[in-house]
Amino acid sequence: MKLYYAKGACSLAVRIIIHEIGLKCEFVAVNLGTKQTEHGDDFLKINPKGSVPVLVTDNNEVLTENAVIQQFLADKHHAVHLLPPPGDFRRYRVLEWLNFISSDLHKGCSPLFTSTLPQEVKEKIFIPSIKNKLKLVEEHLNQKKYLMGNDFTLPDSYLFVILSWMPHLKVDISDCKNLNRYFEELKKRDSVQLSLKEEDK
Ligand SMILES: N[C@@H](CCC(=O)N[C@@H](CS)C(=O)NCC(=O)O)C(=O)O
Repeated sequence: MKLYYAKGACSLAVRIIIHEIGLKCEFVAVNLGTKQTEHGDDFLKINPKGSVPVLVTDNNEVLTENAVIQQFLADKHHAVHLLPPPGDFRRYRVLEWLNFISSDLHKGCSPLFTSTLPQEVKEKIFIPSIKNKLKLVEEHLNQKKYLMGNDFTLPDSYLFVILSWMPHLKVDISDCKNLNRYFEELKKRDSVQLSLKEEDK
C-alpha cells in the first residue's frame, strides 16, 4: 500500500488512521506546486485532480478523497472502533462528522491558503465563516473527549489536521477552550506523535 502525501496537508489525517490501525505503508511525498513526486514522477498522471491524499491499494487500485480513503481503510481492516459497521447508527454519526469536516471545515479553509486573496477579504469573509463553523464543534466538544464521546474515531484525525492549520491561517481560536484541550489531547496519541515525527512537524 502506498500513500501520496504532502507535509502537513490533509493527507496527514490518513497517515494517522494508517498508524491507528497499525498498517504497513509506503509514504511518497508530493510537491503540490510542481505536481512532482519525490521520485520525480508526474503526480497528475497518478491523480489528475492534482491533490493529496492518494492511496494505492495492495491490488493497485488508486483511491482518492480523504473521507473515502479513511472509510476504505477502516472497513477493509475491520476497525469498527474507528468506524462502526453498516447498520449501526453510530456509523452514520461518524460519517456525518467526516463529511462536515471535509466539505465545510476543510474546504472552508481553502480560500485562506490562497496567497493572491487579499488579507482584508480573508478577515472579513472567510475567517468569520470558518470560526462560526468551529464554534459549533467547540460547543459539541463540551464534556466530550472526542467527537463521538469517549472513543477516537475517523473524523478526529481529520479535525486534528484542520486545527493544526489555524495558527498559519491566522484564525484565532484561543477562546475555544474545548477545541484547544481536544487538540492538545490528540497530540499525545501515539498515532499522531508518530505521524508528526514522520512528517518532521
Ligand atoms: N477533495 C479532496 C481534496 C483534497 C485537497 O484539497 N488536498 C489539498 C491538500 S490539503 C491539495 O492537494 N491541494 C493541492 C491542489 O488541489 O492542487 C479530498 O477530500 O481528498
